[in-house]
Amino acid sequence: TFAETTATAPCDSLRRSATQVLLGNWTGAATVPSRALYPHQWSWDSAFIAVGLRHVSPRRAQRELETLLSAQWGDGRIPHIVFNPSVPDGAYFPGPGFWRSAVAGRAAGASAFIQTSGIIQPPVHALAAWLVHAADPAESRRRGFLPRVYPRLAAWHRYLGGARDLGGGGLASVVHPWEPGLDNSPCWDAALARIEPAPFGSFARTDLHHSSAADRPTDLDYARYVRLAATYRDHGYDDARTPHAFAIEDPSFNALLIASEHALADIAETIGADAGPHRRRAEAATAALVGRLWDPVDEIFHARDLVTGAAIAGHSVSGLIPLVVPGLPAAIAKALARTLHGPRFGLGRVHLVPSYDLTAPEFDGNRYWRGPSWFNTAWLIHRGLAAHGEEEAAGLLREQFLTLAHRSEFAEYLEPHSGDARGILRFSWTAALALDLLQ
Ligand code: 9YW
Repeated sequence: TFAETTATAPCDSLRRSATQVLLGNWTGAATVPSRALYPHQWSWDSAFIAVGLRHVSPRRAQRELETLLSAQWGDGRIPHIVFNPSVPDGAYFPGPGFWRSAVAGRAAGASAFIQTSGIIQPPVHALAAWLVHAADPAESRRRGFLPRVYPRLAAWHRYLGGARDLGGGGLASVVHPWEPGLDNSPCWDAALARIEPAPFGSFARTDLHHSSAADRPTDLDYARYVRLAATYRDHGYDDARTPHAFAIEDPSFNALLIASEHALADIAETIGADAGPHRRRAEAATAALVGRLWDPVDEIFHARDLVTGAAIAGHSVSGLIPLVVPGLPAAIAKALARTLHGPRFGLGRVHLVPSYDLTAPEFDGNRYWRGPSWFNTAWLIHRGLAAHGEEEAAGLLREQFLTLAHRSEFAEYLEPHSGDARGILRFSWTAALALDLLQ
């Protein structure tokens, strides 16, 4: 039952063990999501990790983001993985030998020295940089943190608002299911079904060495992920030249871009740059998000498939994350809170917020982004609820988060009905965001 999990987590021991996870996953310049499953630096993981690390070492949190930004491409993109050169290529699939960034990404401005992937992940970075600065403004000023990261973050947002506005409506598109960070969400099923899978013998997964197959995407999913990534690579990671068979406007990705654009405005103000363009872009993107993706009948944001031009009917946690948008109309925030409490997401009746509609036939409480509850999405929704005055729901989610992070040994994700750990343990962003909520 849920009652047993709502007892207050012992804060000191939680703080100690969360800190140990982060220290154990630190490689000297950045933090791996997990020593076993993900032995490199991941883009949005590092943003969440920095948000927690700032409570342990503001300087190390700055380093985390600086290391990621040092792998930024000339066209502004922040790659979704920065490979650790001391880890053998075979340790993770797809590794540097698959992406071949230095060669395939040369025209797009990929580093000749740092090996990366060529796709991206959600833009939480400016928000993270702002929160890291706020944890210790004196140390941040001493190291010139904001003036150094600001131009890079601004270039990142320009890339997203330019080359990635594939629909021409003022939103950024994702071109691979790994990009929104919600890899195998049922929302992508129909779009993926159109993709010719790569031949099964042409690649070898490494994720199943560390995690149960029932908790992970299927081989068929992977064959399609490989095909899409190889096509992008073979077109030089050029957004204009690639025939994008998968192009989607995802609510969560765009909501995070908007929240980060507001953070960029705050950063600009602090360093004496012009905040006006950032605020205006944030407002225009909020209008585009509401205009293109809000569904007033379902009371959730739905992703849009740019290949068919149609809204994707599924109800995903992604559609609730626009709660983090500071200027979201109050009536929409209220409606999202209703949806969160309703039968599809069951706030308070299940553990955290399921990644997908509990009532849908595609719901699978064990399999990755097809149902399990994740801690980063819970943290974002908590933040949004608190910002929109939904104190009670925010408090409930915080309490669940801390209790479950502790009880699950910082699991990657949870089965929402039982609250049992799934995926791997000692997962960095779970520990980092627990530290943040403890403050
Ligand atoms: C993979 C690292 C990443 C996360 C993604 C998650 C997963 C990589 O792990 O993707 O091998 O499947 O879906 O959101 O950033 O933690």
